[in-house]
Amino acid sequence: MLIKVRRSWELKESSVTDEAHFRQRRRLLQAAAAAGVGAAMPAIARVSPPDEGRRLANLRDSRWGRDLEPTDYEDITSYNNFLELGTGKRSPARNADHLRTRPWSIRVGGECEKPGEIDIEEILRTIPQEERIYRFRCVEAWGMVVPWGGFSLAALLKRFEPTSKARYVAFETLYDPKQLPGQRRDILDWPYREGLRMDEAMHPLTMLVTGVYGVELPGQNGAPLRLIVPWKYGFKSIKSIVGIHFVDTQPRTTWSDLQPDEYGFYANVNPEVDHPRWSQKYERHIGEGLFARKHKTLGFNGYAEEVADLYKGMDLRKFF
Ligand SMILES: Nc1nc2c(c(=O)[nH]1)N[C@H]1C(S)=C(S)[C@@H](COP(=O)(O)O)O[C@H]1N2
Ligand SMILES: [Mo]
Repeated sequence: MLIKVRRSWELKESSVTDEAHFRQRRRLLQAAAAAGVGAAMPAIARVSPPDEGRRLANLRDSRWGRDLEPTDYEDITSYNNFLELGTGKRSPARNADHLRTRPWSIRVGGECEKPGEIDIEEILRTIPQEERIYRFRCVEAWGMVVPWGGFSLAALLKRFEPTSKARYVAFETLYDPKQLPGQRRDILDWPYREGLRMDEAMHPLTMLVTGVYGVELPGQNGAPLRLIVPWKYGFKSIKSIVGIHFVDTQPRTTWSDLQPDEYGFYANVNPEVDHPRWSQKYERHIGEGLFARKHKTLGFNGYAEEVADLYKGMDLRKFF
């Protein structure tokens, strides 16, 4: 396959002008909120999730990230990367109503005893949305703290009884250019694909997300179901999943197919290994403004204690 993508800098994660515009709009929103326009809001977010959002049932707090201050709902849901819904940071929010998230089912197959298809409603009914997790989620060039709602990926995977041949899990996003207009352009080899090693997939911190701030996930954030792997860079967290396959060899993944020297399969957050075109030692946090001091990037995004053992004996410069 030839690389169909435009020059990589055109697809770069963060664009300063884009963020400047974004910030300006957000200041306007905050001014409106301060002036009493819009609903008053309890606790947590300065800009609240919309009331009409369907609330997730059975949420409870997890111990993760309780000390972190979450990014505003408005920022989390209007500054996105979802190429199927456009290449600009604000296009996904604008285009999200093309995506219909019901009915929705996920095919699970490959190296397992009980392959099958499961409907999103059945998932929501039978797997408790028991974790409301504040996580420091860092992407390639900026960071957010997002109170994701969802459940451990392991809880879903176990139902399909993976066999001993299942060494990796491969994920696939919906392919439907009608609903995902970005797929009409050949910028990627659609559908978007990602993968994890089996032990990463079964780790309790690896989650499938159905909500944010306690309400149903909006389309731009990958509704109705997306992956979050808190110790990895953002591109691993594939959105709007329709396929999960257990496989015995390392699966192909979108970004490492496209730019293998820039994006690895593992993509563990690592301040010691720079991206070829930018340092990973520091990161900006969305919501703090362009001129705010950057933050030191933490190894494994701050979760080294929980996950470093998974990579014992591996050269993380080689397996980046
Ligand atoms: N299907 C799909 N999943 C995707 C992407 C994408 O373009 N398509 N972008 C990835 C990248 S690069 C990032 S940084 C995160 C962004 O998630 P957010 O918009 O919820 O912050 O989604 C990831 N998942
Ligand atoms: Mo990203």
